[in-house]
Amino acid sequence: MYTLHMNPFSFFSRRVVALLAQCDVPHELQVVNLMAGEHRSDAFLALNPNGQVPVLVDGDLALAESNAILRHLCNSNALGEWYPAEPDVRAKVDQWLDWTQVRLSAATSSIVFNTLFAGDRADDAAIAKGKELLATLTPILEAALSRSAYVVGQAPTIADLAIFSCYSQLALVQMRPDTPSISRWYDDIAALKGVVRAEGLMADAMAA
Ligand SMILES: N[C@@H](CCC(=O)N[C@@H](CS)C(=O)NCC(=O)O)C(=O)O
Repeated sequence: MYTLHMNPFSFFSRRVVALLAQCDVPHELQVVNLMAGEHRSDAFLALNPNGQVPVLVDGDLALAESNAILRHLCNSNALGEWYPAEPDVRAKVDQWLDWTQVRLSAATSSIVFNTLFAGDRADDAAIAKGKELLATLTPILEAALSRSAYVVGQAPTIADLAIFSCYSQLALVQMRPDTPSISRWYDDIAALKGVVRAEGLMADAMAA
């Protein structure tokens, strides 16, 4: 059985929880308390020397990097509908996963970490830069989603889960773009049972 080391406030973690729960892949969650520095313990660094969640553990395999985990779960559990095998379609899913990681996740981290979690260490310049980057990304996603129901075609893929996780994180600081196609798509993805589970974990952690 998989163990996912994660934190409910981590949008990189939630995208993985969403896929596991959506596809009924047996797993257990191990919450890593980032505020208490558990991700810097020797035991955790042995799993991921980068000291970050999520990490998926399966026997001898300890796999970090959320999008690599998403791909691995699809490849190992025959979840072809979430990561289609047809080369041109898969390439577009990969393109959006990389877009998410390099552009949208970076903007999201800068904005949300510095607004909500950094406390005294908050970097206003990073927030401004993140907002500037986000403003360039929104029209790109809006245009894509005005052409098809999901970022790649007419069914959701792991790229949608990755992108959604960023937008739900941005919602924490009222920065989720609400252009028409993005809003329609956001509501659609938010209703997936795996996403309901992943987002519910954050809501529960917030209420605790
Ligand atoms: N590229 C990594 C990013 C993971 C990441 O930034 N995780 C954050 C939580 S959202 C973390 O563990 N931060 C703790 C730290 O960097 O000290 C991924 O996609 O998994």
